[in-house]
Amino acid sequence: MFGLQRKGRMALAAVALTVGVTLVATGCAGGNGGDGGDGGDGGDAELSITMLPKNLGNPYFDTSTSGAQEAADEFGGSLEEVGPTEASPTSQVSYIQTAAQQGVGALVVSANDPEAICDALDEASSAGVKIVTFDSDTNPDCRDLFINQATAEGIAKVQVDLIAEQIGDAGQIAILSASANATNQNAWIETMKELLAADHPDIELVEVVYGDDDDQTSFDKTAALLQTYPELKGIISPTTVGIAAAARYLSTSEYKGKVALTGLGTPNQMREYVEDGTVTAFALWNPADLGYLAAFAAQALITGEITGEEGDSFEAGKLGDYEVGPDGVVLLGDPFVFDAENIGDFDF
Ligand code: RAM
Repeated sequence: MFGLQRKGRMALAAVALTVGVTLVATGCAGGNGGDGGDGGDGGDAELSITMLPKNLGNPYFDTSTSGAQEAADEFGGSLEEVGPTEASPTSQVSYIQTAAQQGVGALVVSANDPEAICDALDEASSAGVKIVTFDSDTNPDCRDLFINQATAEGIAKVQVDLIAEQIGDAGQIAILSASANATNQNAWIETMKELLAADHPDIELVEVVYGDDDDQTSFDKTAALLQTYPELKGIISPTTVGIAAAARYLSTSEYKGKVALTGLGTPNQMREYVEDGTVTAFALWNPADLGYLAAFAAQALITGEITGEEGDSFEAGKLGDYEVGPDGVVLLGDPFVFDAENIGDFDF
């Protein structure tokens, strides 16, 4: 059902394999670096990349950064991760300014807001820094490339399909999102609303609430939703932080097994809730591959191999060749569904 877009790369076996390789390679910094390796510490000064996630302390971004580090080790670059503790619209600005002052080769950013960091990115770009967004985009004119994990349509559809299946296609649902301005979640939510209206007339979306990609806030918002809507049948949380916090709340509550929960989660954070019956199935992609691809794209921009034009193509190590699509977007692949049958095959 979730068609294989790039030569079957996100097929279960391929994902399991990639994850296994990634974890081994992360442990020993560039485990498959068989290129004669001048990729030692520091690497080529020009190939310096700063990773700027929405916030620090989120296992999803820890995994994407480990994938980017693996890539940098392979092409002989250096990588530093910096970021705010809060995923708020302007919290990334000072980190962008610092990276520009340091004269790094590229910034790889997951944006908390489509517009709020654009001035800072423009300044960095004028200073010669290549700008790659990944995971959550800015407005397209604020960056050279966006590395998209999957299409908004694909990500929205998998979550709507899962909740519909889990609640018998009828009843009240709510969405527990990340921060209110997050470009990625907002795009997915818009598309989910369209799909619900078009194909699921008996499902009523009663409210969208925001946990700010903060564990405690997401936990509290889950409790509040369940109190406010006693008839609630299900929750979609399109954020790894939100779904894990909601699952933790549900797992010890009277709603466990009665109110469905799905969305986007990491297998390691969700495993215990799938095993204890709180959650049936959820989706995601491989964040390590996303970071790996973003780092290779940054390298191709820094070296001038590509400029970010539609039709440009570049090689991304073990993932193969990628092409830049319309609006400077590079697509990783398709989302993947995790459930009790397969969750044991993954470790991220
Ligand atoms: C959280 C972040 C991230 C999103 C995932 C699914 O980790 O909000 O941006 O892509 O969830």
